[in-house]
Amino acid sequence: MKSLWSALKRFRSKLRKKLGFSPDEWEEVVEQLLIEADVGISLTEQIIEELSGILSSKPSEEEIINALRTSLLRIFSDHPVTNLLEAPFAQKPFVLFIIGVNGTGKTTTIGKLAYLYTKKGFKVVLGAGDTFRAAAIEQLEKWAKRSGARIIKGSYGGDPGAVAYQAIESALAQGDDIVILDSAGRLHNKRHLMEELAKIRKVIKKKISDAPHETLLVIDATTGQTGLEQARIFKEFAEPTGIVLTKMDGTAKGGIALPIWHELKIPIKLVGVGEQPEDLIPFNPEEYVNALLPSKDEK
Ligand SMILES: Nc1nc2c(ncn2[C@@H]2O[C@H](COP(=O)(O)OP(=O)(O)OP(=O)(O)O)[C@@H](O)[C@H]2O)c(=O)[nH]1
Ligand SMILES: [Mg+2]
Repeated sequence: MKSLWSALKRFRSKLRKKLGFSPDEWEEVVEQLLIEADVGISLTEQIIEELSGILSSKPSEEEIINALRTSLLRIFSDHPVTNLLEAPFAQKPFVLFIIGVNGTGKTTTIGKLAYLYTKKGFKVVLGAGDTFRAAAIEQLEKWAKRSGARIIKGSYGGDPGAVAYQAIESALAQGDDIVILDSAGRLHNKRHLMEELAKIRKVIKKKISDAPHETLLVIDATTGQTGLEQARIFKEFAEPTGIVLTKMDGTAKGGIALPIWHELKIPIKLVGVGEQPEDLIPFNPEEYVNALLPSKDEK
């Protein structure tokens, strides 16, 4: 898979270069690397605290890396790992609502999902709920054509809740398996825009009371620590059930996955690794931690 975890691998190669340090220097090395990787100060301190026992016992490099691996994996252990791309959907239609700050990759992620689900034989309908940005409807339309999914459009400047409602109504009438609802990008610090999300969710529930079955918050991994702040506020208004971490193929350090999961208890479900339809992969904690840390045979 193209440039998978490339950014994380840079972290790993940096860590590898540090091998040979004395145990006394390790605490600082690990701390600095975790902060550089966007893990954030508070979680980094917690991880260092957990490692302090082993670090004071003059460990081998292998012991240090194993302890770090255990500590990082523990963070991800409180949620079962689900592969949204393979999931057998209990509900029909299964409704996904895609939200996030401007330009994070919402529409592209929807396009990829539409492509991947259609390829698996699911009948997919998209709701063009970004009625705010000029050209947003056309952008989604291109993805619909590319994937063979149907699309329900409103008018530019129209009510996004109405589009969501119509998309679900259409899916029920046509027997579609999956509904994916786009939304306009919004800054997390604009209260009225955040409240609009809560309203759209209410409208969705009028049609199917337990929908949206997934509310995915899309976070651009290249924006570092602000991702945590975005997740905190979106959680308050829209109850995201998972995160899509996009642009992990670029310069992103990817460490933001850890504090979002740990502090906000929102699991990372999907990772964007490019702009092509296949560039969306399920998040796997072990793969992620392995990409971060060098293994014994790599030394
Ligand atoms: N390299 C890379 N680029 C991505 C990825 N996901 C999205 N993009 C790009 O990011 C840009 C913004 O993507 P959109 O899907 O339009 O983002 P959006 O969140 O819908 O934006 P708004 O609707 O304006 O809020 C586009 O140029 C995408 O091609 C990814 O995983 N990797
Ligand atoms: Mg968009």
